[in-house]
Amino acid sequence: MFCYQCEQTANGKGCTRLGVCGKTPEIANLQDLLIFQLKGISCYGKVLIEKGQHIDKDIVRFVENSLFTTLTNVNFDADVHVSLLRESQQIKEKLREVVGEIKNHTLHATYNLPETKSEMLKDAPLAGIMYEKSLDPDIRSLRQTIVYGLKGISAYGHQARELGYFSDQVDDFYITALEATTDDSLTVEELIRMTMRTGENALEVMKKLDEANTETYGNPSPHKVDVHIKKGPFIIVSGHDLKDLEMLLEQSKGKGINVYTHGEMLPCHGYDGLKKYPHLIGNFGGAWQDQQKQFDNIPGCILMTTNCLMRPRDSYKDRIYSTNVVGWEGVKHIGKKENGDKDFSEIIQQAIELGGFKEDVEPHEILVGFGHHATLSYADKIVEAVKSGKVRHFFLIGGCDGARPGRNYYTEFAENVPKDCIIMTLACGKYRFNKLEFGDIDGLPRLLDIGQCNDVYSAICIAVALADAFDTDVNGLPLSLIVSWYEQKAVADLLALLSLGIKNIYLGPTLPAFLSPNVLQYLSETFGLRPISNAEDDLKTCLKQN
Ligand code: FSO
Ligand code: SF4
Repeated sequence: MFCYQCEQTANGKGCTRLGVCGKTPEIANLQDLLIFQLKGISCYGKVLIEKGQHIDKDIVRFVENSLFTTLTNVNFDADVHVSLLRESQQIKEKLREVVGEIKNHTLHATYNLPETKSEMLKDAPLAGIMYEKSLDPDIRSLRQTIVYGLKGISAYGHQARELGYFSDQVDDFYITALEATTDDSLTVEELIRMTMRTGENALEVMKKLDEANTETYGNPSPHKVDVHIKKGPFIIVSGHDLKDLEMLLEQSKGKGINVYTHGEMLPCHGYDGLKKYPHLIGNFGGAWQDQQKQFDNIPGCILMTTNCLMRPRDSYKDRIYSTNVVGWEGVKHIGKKENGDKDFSEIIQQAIELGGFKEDVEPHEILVGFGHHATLSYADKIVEAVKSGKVRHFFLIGGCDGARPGRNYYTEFAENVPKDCIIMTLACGKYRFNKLEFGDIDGLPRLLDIGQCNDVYSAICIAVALADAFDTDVNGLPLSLIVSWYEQKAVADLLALLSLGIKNIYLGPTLPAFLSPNVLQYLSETFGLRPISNAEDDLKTCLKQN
């Protein structure tokens, strides 16, 4: 196996024996082959797009779900991969029939999947990232960056599609971009352009997801959330999917169950359509990497709606459930019925039987719900505060959390932001500091929780509106972006920011192993993308910008 798609990759280079995430070589190889097949499907799909046709939405859904399945910490179940692979071959054959002979004769297009898992595994090396030893490292790097950006896009696309929203532009782009990664005639410059287009489509899909979430559940508004536990049976909902949470809340109401959000589900408390359920009682635990410790032996159940899933310990393996594309061998999976509904009765029943926490813990509340709509309702106040000198600088400190050392940087950074500055945050990296007291500036909270990782879109809306108010562009604002990354949604987020020409982003805790030295140099020269150093020095540099 060889995988270097996430920040915790072994030795900062690549996982070759067993994924640091728990991914086995078998799963890694099946995932390589699945991506290879998606590329093959796209070789045919591209021809249809060139003829002005859209790709059948069932095929798009398959491509999207398969990409999402291979994202870090999503699916560790070999059977799921084998069945996706079989489906990929059926789709490929169907497309071959429809499209006929094509110009792309690479193995992606011509390869035929064998019958059994062991034969598939024998073939898998030809789909490996490092298979073509002599491939130009910059070409390899850009191709992988595009694929990882697409994985991030697929996670957001999946979430939006479950609510009935999609973008034809993005749906076609999956195919166009995957095909581009098979095209040996493309130059580094052309692949850089495709990488930027990946960013544009990341932005487009986040916009769609924002539309899906806000039109379905209302615009988030500021809301206090208790982060301590309450007596009684409970279910913890983790991941990112609002619709799953809604279905579970609906089915568990009036049954004496408390529902807690976990990790990236925290912003759900800001949505009217979700906070209206009184048994959505609070938020449990910290960021994803703490789950094994925090779920250990708990007297309740957990539902994983998306990443980040870690290897479940035996002490809770019988009470954790997966849904959507998430999976772990031996973990109960809640599938979708024909009509799109899900039946959560088993997890609800088990939570009741487990009995839940015995005592309440004194509440501790934190504030969420500052999406673009809520934050911009303060726009006049914010502009006034900047003009009068009460607010000096804005920091967006956001992105993923993770297990590797070095992430204290983000806590230290937030703690040291001067009192006349505002911090916006999003994604699970916020758990490094969101339970600290930051106070307010003239009634405006100094820490604004904008939402999930896809709410980078919200952050962009806020930045663009402020830039308009100050008659400048986003780069002209007293704003610094301090981004932490872990998996491929963060890659999509970063590409979205770069595609808008946003400069001087600080990226950490380490730089992606899949960026070659030349690609990195290009990003640093063109966009001023820079690695984090230490909180004190970086903070000083940001403030000097004013
Ligand atoms: Fe975190 Fe995991 Fe949301 Fe990621 S829970 S690390 S960027 O999946 O998607 O922020
Ligand atoms: Fe390693 Fe990350 Fe790949 Fe898992 S996803 S195998 S930790 S690089």
